[in-house]
Amino acid sequence: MIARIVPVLFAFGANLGDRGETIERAARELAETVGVSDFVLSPLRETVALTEAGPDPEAPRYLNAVATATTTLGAHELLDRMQAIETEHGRTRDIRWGDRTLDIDLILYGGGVVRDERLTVPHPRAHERDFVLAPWLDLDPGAVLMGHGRVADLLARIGDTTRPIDRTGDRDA
Ligand code: PH2
Ligand code: MG
Ligand code: MG
Repeated sequence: MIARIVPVLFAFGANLGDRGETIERAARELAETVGVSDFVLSPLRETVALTEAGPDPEAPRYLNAVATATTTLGAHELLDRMQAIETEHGRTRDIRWGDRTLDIDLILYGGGVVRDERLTVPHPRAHERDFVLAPWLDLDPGAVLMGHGRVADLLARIGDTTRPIDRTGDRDA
């Protein structure tokens, strides 16, 4: 049997601990997963925490990134792996949209639609989040979000409050 090869988009976020190191290590672990190929991580961007009450400039800032890849895994198999990596990096699940050491979200799974108690794909809020759209545009200036159109247009509409980070500068600081 020939396995289906599905293009996917992941989003990474962290606002506690050594954020950049965590995202880079988690990305490497996901990239090395059997059944995941062609993994490309975007540049990291620093972003204001979005809470249930709106953007909170007082909360620890996030680093965010996205990654494109292809996979022969099913969406739920990928989710199992993503959650295992989150747990390994100290992720706890208590407050919704609370501070976290690592969040990995599956934004797109090919053209697939998944809606169950564990997973909603395409991600229902990706089109309104600059911290997903801006790093995606860094990777792919022609990106299109299924159901919503060109990422460049979406980002222009909502405005980009993210800030590229100088990774070398970050390490030296
Ligand atoms: N993730 C959230 C809630 N708020 N804010 C920023 N800036 N970046 C995130 O990744 C993020 C967030 C829930 O997953
Ligand atoms: Mg999330
Ligand atoms: Mg999540």
